[in-house]
Order: sequence, then structure tokens, then C-alpha cells
Amino acid sequence: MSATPPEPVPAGVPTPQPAVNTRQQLYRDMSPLNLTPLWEVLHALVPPQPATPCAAALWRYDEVRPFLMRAGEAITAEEAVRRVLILENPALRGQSAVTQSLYAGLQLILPGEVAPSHRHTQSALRFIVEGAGAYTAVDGERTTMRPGDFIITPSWTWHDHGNDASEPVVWLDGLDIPMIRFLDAGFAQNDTRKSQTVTRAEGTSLARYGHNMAPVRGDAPYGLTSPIFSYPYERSREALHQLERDAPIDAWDGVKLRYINPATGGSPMPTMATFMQRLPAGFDGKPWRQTDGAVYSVVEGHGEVLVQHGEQTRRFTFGPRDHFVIPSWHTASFRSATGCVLFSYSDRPVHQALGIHQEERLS
Ligand code: GTQ
Repeated sequence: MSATPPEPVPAGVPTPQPAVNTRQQLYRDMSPLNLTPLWEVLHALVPPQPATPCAAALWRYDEVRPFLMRAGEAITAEEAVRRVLILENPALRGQSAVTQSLYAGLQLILPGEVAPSHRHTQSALRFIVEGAGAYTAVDGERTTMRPGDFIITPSWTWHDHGNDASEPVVWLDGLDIPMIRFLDAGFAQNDTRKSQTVTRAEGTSLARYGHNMAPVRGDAPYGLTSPIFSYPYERSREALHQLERDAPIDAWDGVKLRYINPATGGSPMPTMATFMQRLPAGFDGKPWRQTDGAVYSVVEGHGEVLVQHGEQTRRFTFGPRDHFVIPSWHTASFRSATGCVLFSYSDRPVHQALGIHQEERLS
């Protein structure tokens, strides 16, 4: 800020200190004590509405895939520990973040490879994008991956990934890494074993918790996280198609369902909510905005999303395996001529736990 020169004052009248100079001097003098005035930043600290630095962005799979395959030649899954290309928000480069609170990446595992066992306090979701037959192991149980499956790695559980199939497998990693970093609550350990020992048959967790039934005793084995590791696409797809056929279509969301932790009815992970939605052919959705920024993975079909914020409007056309992010309080609407299916995740459970979640459905 430039100080205005003092006005000439008649003799005999005490000179008032120009306020700006007084303030600038105050700021300089107290700065060594790590003191700074609130009134210079108050408007930015408590903005009239969310003012996210994130930008809406789209990653086309046909542009990303060649780099994933090059990564497959550049480093093994074992050496990389996790061979992932991070989807960085273009307005948050260098922060490994897709929104202020969420991380997104595309992980590649080639036939015969293993991504070694480790655990961390960050929660992870896997959404299978390409290829089938790789597995992820959690707490002694392996889950085979198929496109469209939603798989969970609960906080602080040992997990390793492997590919016993004959094709490359790619999935979207959604983690709460930036949130845990913000809280300075991240812990991690490497396992002494490369792959954990299988102690339970595949499908045990789904059989126990995935049929609207639960064990009579001991039913929160992963604390706040769902005891189901894998939510197969087959089932979500069938539900969406039946609802498209037989139930009213929501003017904003088409047919949209949220995944649940069957033990609580809440989100599958304490920090992340996940959704699957179908936009029927000819859908021309109304606009909405919400405080939870969300990451989308296109499962099937084509469509377009219009994202508007202030003076900025972005229109993204998308197809299968593309990914995009709609930041907090950006107004978005969907269209699809031929129909499509979208998976998404956001930090909504945290907004809800704090009682600050807001959504507006516009017309
Ligand atoms: O698979 O454990 O994309 O720890 C980032 C951090 C994946 C994983 C990521 C991780 C993982």
C-alpha cells in the first residue's frame, strides 16, 4: 500500500499522524513478533460465500492413458510402491490435490506385478477404470477388480495390490490425503511382507454385510469405515437401470444413489462419500451447487457438464473413463443425449459432521 503524503497543516495545530503511515509502521514493527492485523485479511478469512482456489478440470482418458503406459515402462509397481499419475487440480499444481481436501490419481498395475503391502491413516477408495482381474487385499481378504467396481481400503488396514491377469489394470485412487495433511494426522508403515497372507475367502465381507443382514456379534471391524470392501458394479448398475425404468427421474441428478456403510446407513468412509448416477438418454439437467467439491469418473456413455463460477464458464464433453472435478460452490448441470453412468466422490461426510453442508438446486 502506498502512503499518501501528509497535507500541509497551519502552524500551531498539532499534526495528526496519517492513519495509513501509523498502520504500516505498526505492521512492520510487530512483524518480528509474528503478529499481523486481522482487519487486512478479514474479508478473505470469512468470505461471503466459498471462494475456492480450485478450478473445474477434465482429464480425457485417451490423453492420459499413453502417459500411464509410459509410466509402466519407466518404473515397476514394486519400485514405485504405488505407480500412480496424480490428477492435480490445475489451480493447485504441486500440492498433489484435486480439491483442497481430496486427492485423485490413476494407478496402473501390469500383469504379474505387486504393489507392496503398507498401511496408513488416510482412507482410500478404488474405482476400477480399465481391465479386470487385478486384486486388492485388505485384512487378509482379496477382492478381484472389475470395471465399475468401487473398492475400499479402510484407514490403517494393511493393503497390497496385485495383477494375476493378462492385461493392464487401471483404477482411480480417491484418498483424503490433503485433509489428513491439513490435520497433521498422517501415519504410515511398510509391511515386512510384500503381499499379505490370504486368511479369508474372497467375498466373505460382502456375504456378511452386503445382503441387508449383519453378523449377530461384532459388527464394526473397521471402526467408522464400511465392513464391505467391494461394491460390485453389476449390482449398482442393475439398481440404476431399474430406477430409470420404473421411478421418477430427478431433474438435477437423473437417477443418483449414494453408497452406504450398511452398519450405519452413513457414508462408506468417514471422510468421503461416494455416488453412482445414471443420466437417461435425452437428459437436460437443471443446475445445482454444493459446498462439497466432487471428483467424477465416467463409467459408461457420453455427456457434457457445464460448470459456472463467477464470470467463468467451462463446458466439458466427456466419454467413458474420463475424469473431471467440480469444485465447491461451482454451479454445474449435466446433459446427455445418449445416456451415461457417472461415479463420483466428495468430502460431504465431513461437511455434514460439522453441520456446514449446503446445497442449492437452481432452476
Ligand atoms: O494404493 O495405497 O494413489 O498409499 C496414493 C497413496 C495410492 C495406495 C495412492 C497410496 C495409495
